[in-house]
Amino acid sequence: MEDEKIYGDEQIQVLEGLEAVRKRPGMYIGTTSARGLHHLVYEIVDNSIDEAMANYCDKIEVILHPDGSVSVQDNGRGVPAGVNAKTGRPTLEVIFMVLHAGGKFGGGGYKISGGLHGVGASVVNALSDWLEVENCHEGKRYTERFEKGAVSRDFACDGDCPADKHGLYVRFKPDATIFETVEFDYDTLLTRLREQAFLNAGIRIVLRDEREKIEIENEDGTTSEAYREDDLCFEGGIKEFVTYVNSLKHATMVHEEIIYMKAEKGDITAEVAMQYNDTYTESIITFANNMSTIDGGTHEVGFKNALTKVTNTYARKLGFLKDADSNLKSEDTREGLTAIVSVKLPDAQFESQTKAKLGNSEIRTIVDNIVVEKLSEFYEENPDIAKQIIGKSCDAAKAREAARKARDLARRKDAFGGSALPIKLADCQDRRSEYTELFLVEGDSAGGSAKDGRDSRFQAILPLRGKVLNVEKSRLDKVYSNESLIPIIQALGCGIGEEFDSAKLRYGKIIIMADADVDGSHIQVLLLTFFFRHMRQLIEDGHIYLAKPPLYKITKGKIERYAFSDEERDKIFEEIGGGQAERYKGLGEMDKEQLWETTMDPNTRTIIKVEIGDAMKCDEVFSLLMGDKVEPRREFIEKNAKFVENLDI
Ligand code: 28F
Repeated sequence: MEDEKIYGDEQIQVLEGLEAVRKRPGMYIGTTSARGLHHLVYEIVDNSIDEAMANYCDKIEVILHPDGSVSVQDNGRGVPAGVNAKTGRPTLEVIFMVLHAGGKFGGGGYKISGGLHGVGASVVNALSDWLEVENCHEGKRYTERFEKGAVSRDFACDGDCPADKHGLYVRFKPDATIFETVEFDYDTLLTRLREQAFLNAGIRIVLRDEREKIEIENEDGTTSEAYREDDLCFEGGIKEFVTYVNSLKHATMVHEEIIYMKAEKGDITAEVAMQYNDTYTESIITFANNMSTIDGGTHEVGFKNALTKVTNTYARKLGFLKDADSNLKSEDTREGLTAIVSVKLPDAQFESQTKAKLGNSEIRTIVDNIVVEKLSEFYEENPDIAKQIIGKSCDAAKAREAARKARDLARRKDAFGGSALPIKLADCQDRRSEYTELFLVEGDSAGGSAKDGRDSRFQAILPLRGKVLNVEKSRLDKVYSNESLIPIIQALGCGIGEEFDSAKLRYGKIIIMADADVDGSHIQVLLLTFFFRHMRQLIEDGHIYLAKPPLYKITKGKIERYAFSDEERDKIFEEIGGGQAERYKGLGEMDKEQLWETTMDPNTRTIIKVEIGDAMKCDEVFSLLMGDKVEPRREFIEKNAKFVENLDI
């Protein structure tokens, strides 16, 4: 028999709070998908990181256990043993049972605190099958256990803890009735923990997968079995972060030394690390209190302003720009730049819908001042590097000018922005983009079938001509004058680059329809690279889709079925008792009815929405797939042979 608990009024309120979390988990962690599941771990780890930022903890260990639970241990001070005045309950219990308790919301002792949603440990507790804590504080060991948010073993002091041991240990098993999946993905956790280790120089974060052993190669060439483990500790902090990001690009660096600057003002610190590589893309990744600020904010604005000012000053000083020349634009100074901007401040204000934009205005000046001061100093001391970098920014400005000319030329020919539509476009009747679809179809013959088979009220067809330009290897001027891309830009109607305006988009769904073979995958990747680099908003707003044409037509007597994978083919064979499978070599082989039924009819087709899972990961994948270096590309494709089939970029 389980103990019947007698709860007071305060406790009933607390339980009602946690019950609300269980009823509407999305409100507290955003989603109950795999992403939400992983957020649980980050919430707990963030508490350890807060303790580390307060300088009381330098090691955090995260372990995935065979029973599906995960544990997080830090070597901080542990939670004070007292009783919370308001509730009369132990502080430890309050942290795990009261919504918004802990360091983040006023009550706590931390000046600076991160946290993903800042919802805290109580939300993790509410969404766990069970959760156990072991707290070593000032030589004593305290424990408590919860089930689905309610106490299942009372808070107790179990005596002394081992000598020198201090800190909090939390182990929990996510509730499978709440999450779509309860299987942790090692690499997802690794990415985030690595980021935290970069952002907090010197902290050691260990991640270990004790769910199963893997074969590892020893130094002497023999193999043995061990748990997968990563031991993350970066004394160089965000400098090493820049090296890491650049290593993913497989590019050549413009200069070897990473430019680093740090400002401390009262409780605020601002840090920047930067290095230029020889690609045309920028990667400026910004953080506030260890949280990624994907929508930027005042720290990013301060950085960009300062960078533009200093680059222009030195472009004139070094004679790259003459008196009559106009200034470089901010975007010119960012070509090929990898930079990490990390600020830590009490009372961070987050704006924008996703709460991923820093609003504190004092931060802009602090970052601007430190970058002007230190970058100028760096250019004074390293004139050769200054020439390399500023030369690159000036080249970017020239390319931008060429791009403008190409765009003007195209506009004069009424190519984009204007009212002209490409000749090959078979447009639809409806003008309301909420209802319309544009199919980008590989090849003229498939284009013909698609034109004949479509529902012309809302479906438009644009056959692609020629090879799609690899934009990863081209500057803007080439993109704007490319004959495979111009018709796409024209048909979409939303413009490109600085003139992009999603309100002008002519179709709600843009569906890439390519053969299910190597060439088709290549075209898909080229088009996605174009959208990702030049119209990313379209991906972010969920407009870009991939059609999924069938791989096989299966016939048996009068029965006709389509299979989209080998497994499905075998399943259909079982269902109908044998039959013949004919492999489609290309879309062009299907007649208009078949194409409509299998690939275009909204009622029967499958289309895959292209989503940006992790912007950094995407950057990596695109640089890898489309960049210059062949060896890493081959390696990647060999490792991810299924990538082209299952595009989750
Ligand atoms: C595995 C997850 O949550 N670590 C934590 C501390 C340390 C203190 C603390 C936490 C006190 C009054 C709330 C210790 N000594 N790891 C963790 N380490 N919480 S959580 O205090 C909580 C506050 O209200 C701590 C002095 N001050 C703070």
